[in-house]
Amino acid sequence: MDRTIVMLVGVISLGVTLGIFFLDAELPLQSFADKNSVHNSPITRTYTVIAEDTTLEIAPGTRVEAWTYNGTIPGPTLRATEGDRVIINFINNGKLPHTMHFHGDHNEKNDGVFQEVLPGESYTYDFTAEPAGLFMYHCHVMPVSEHIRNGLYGAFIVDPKEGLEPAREYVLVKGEYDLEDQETWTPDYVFFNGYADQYWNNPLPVKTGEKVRLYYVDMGAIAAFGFHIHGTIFDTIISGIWENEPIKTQTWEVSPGNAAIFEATWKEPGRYLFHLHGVPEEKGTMAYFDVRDASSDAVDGVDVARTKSVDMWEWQKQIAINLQQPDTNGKITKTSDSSLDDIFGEPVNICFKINQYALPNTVVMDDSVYRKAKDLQFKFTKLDQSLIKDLEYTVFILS
Ligand SMILES: [Cu+2]
Repeated sequence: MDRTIVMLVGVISLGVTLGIFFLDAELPLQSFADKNSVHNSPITRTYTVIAEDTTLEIAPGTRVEAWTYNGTIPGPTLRATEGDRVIINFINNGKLPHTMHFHGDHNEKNDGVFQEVLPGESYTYDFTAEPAGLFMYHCHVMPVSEHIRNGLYGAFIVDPKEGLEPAREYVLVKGEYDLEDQETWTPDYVFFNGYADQYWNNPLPVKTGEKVRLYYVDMGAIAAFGFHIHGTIFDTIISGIWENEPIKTQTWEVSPGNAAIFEATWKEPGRYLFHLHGVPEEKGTMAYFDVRDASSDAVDGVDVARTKSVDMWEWQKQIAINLQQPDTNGKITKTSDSSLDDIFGEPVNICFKINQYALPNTVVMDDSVYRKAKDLQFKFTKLDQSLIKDLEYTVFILS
């Protein structure tokens, strides 16, 4: 068996994230979802997005390692109007290479795949927002499902030039998280906007008779599930592309990497559920709309969407931040790394290096090397230490 010569280069403490910050993490952030994003002539929208490692709560009492855009899962909702020039200054303050890959029309330079942005480096994406619809952005560094599940994703809304009918607008980005293995088919959590069942305790307010527009993005990695809304047959704009004619639906299936815009209205007040139909109901996607009559002095565009839209993203974002409690030094509940402890029966310090690349918590320059290393890591987590012998890598353990 060929053995790659391995050199010991450093030591990490298990379960501890060594975030390397090359730039000031206090760079000013901006408000992303303008209240009135629709306008007549194209403008330039400039955003700053910073990849940063932190810890977040994703369910009561469950704090996890998170790789984020601007500190939360999901990242900021980016919004532009069809034809706008979008400039995104992307700064990678994380410990691994990351990118921003957008869905929608653009050239390769702005596709966020081959131009990996190394820790401490930055990259500028510059493209025209088109076509009109709901898109997503996410990191595309391999293994992609791990970079996504760890939190590097968000919604990207492109409004049609001609504007939209007034509605109360919510953004729901479906994500997943597994405490042991971020590439599993059966993640521990499936949730909207980075926190399990958050809209069960904080139901989405709606007024009777007003149109609700849901921008729904699936950033998961499991099979497609149906998005179901109670008490109404709703319109679905397939794949979130405004050029598509809406269809009437009771439930609509959306796969990872796809999106849909749902428009619903309720005549009577009540609590009307929405959730993924199937097993994810029990994994964190149970939620409901709290539909009430508008008060007689309700302000149009603020309390009720009659002739003006009401953008609820900032309200949703605040709920998520309050629940997630971002904390770069937070103690995580468990990660795949920490299960190494199980193998050795006690906490150990471990460092392994494959060719010239050390893992984990070290800059990895080459995808194939990283994948091999991940493979090694998984074999660890499968609790079969004998497998280590069959690999072409050597591991140094320091206790
Ligand atoms: Cu990444």
